[in-house]
Amino acid sequence: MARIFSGVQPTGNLHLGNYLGAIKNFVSLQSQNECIYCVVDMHAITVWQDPSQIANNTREVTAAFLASGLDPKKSLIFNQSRVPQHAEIGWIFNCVARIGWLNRMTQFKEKAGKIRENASVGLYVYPNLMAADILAYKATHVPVGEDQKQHLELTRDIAQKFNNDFGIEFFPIVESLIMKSASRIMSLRDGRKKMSKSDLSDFSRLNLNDDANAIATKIKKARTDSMPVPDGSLRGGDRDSRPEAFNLLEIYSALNDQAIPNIQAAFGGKPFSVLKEALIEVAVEKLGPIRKEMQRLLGDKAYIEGVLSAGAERARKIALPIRDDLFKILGFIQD
Ligand code: AQP
Repeated sequence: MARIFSGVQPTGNLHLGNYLGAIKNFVSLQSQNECIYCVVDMHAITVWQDPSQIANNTREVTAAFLASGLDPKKSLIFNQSRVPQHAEIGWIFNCVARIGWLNRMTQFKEKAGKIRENASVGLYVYPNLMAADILAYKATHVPVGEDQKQHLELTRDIAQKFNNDFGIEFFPIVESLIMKSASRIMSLRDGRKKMSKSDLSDFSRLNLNDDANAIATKIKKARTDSMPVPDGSLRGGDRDSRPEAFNLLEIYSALNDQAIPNIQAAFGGKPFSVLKEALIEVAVEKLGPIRKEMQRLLGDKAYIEGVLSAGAERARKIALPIRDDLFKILGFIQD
């Protein structure tokens, strides 16, 4: 049985990309594997977070997990800051990873942008903490969107270097589980940018708490080009030349669990308004019940917090002996 780890940041605006690229896959993995799903609050503070919001956002991600079908009896669900082994092992990995490795991380370059000198050190070493999240449990597989692939490579490099440096096969070399479909949902305003929580335009994404009206308005306003829906022929263009068109096809495909060629057979050559109407219908049908259940759960703070607390207790039981073994390997004197 594989041990799976993944995390989502409580940074607000949970969106369709987070759902299709991550949470939906988490659910499908839980029946066959040992799954650990973490609300990574310590990652969130690598950029400024309002303390009054972080607790709400943590409960919101947890509610999204549960409303999407994660079962807290099967999967471990907790928030990262409650399990100190993440931070402890993260520090060890700051001492294993090389500066040159971190300098290659494209997400840091994108997020730090022009204010690089002013970015937090935490944002720079974010991938080391992510490696600690995974290896604190000796997880073997990590389902992530395409955007996290490079960070996962770094986790493998850290595990390998640690094992080599100490001459011991201690950490597993994790495998990424990049699900073929929906691994990269793009912005509804710009098909070359990924759908993201931090995009200033709310019209760029479908939020999991959008109601049917908001979903319909955003899909109607979604950018397309002047050509009809691609029909699979050469004249229909390809993903690179028509990113917005293919993004809508991919969203429809992922929400409806239907292969893209079948959708092209049904909608190819028709005006985009026809595909958009069908997409609104399926998006409201699939996201509506999740939103409703999230709202119900968010009304029961004690339940959500109970899930996180019980999950953290189970998580500590796994991570603590691994941390103890790690400290022994390092030669640290312990109680
Ligand atoms: N557009 C996306 N398509 C597919 N998967 C996505 N994920 C995020 N955006 C897309 C996946 O969602 C999981 C949780 O992401 P996260 O919240 O921990 O961090 P993120 O990747 O930084 O999310 P955002 O929305 O892009 O936030 P900002 O705007 O703050 O950068 C991950 O598995 C991720 O792959």
